[in-house]
Amino acid sequence: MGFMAGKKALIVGVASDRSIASGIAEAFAREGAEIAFTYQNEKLKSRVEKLSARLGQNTDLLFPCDVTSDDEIDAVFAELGKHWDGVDVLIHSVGFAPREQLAGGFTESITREGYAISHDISAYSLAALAKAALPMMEGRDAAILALTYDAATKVVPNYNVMGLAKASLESCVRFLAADLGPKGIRVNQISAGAVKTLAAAGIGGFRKMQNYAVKAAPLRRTVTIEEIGNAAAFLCSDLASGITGETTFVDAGVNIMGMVFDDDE
Ligand code: NAD
Ligand code: 0WE
Repeated sequence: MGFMAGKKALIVGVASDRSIASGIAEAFAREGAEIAFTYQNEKLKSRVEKLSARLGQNTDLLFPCDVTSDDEIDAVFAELGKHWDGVDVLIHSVGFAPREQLAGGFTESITREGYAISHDISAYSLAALAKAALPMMEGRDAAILALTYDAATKVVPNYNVMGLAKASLESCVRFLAADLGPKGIRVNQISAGAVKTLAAAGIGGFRKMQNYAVKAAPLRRTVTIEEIGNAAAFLCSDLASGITGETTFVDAGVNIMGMVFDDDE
């Protein structure tokens, strides 16, 4: 029997088979969890549906949810409540800034609108989802997990306003952990290394970034969505019952390095 047997998990953030959320779903299914999914829009529905079917899940448990809409967020839990009496796990694997925010210098690229959109979708949405999920999650050894990136606390070229949004997300994880701990809900985050997902594929210089990661990482490689999924399964299971408010790096060790030399220099 898997270590997530009997757990009911809602996963927000699947856009393709390469999504980090898909790696998480894969590990959850393997460990015996039941999974419901949301999808951002109709264009993405069939992909999420295929993943749900492939993992042997109930394909009725798919709900539209653009996280900028309070109505859609509320509808997810109203609908889910017709199938489940509670939710044990909530995965937040959502991030977005308008593309032009992620290129060029920080001062040059940032706009009030870019700031508002990136923070709304990438950070506020965690608080909004936690708030809406609370009635179904309280009092049952539940767990919330968000996905962050090390540019929340260090400068990464071109990540720009998304770095500020991730800093807000990381703080949100701690405030939620303190607030929801007494209600039996743990809140953690995984800080993932660079992975080639849809959200990363369109980024200029992404290959350079992965090459850097290979050079800088103590493990001399990038990480996979399977590795992130396994860490997520642990953090959302009762094996991690003493862990909350914590950031777990799944990045092959890149974040520990303060300086990196070329091996052949
Ligand atoms: P992805 O493109 O597969 O996933 C991003 C998801 O965000 C998509 O499913 C998309 O539908 C969703 N999304 C965007 N705007 C939305 C909205 N308004 N409403 C609802 N959903 C919306 O890319 P990914 O790399 O799997 O990203 C998942 C998470 O992991 C993000 O938080 C990202 O910042 C984080 N992350 C990614 C990397 C990386 O290198 N890929 C590294 C560290 C952290
Ligand atoms: O969080 C992310 C991806 C964030 C992201 C990506 C996109 C691309 C398409 C947010 N919004 C958008 N908007 C789009 O229109 N990562 C950690 C991956 C990533 O993105 C970067 C990186 C890394 C790493 C952007 C610039 C520099 C490095």
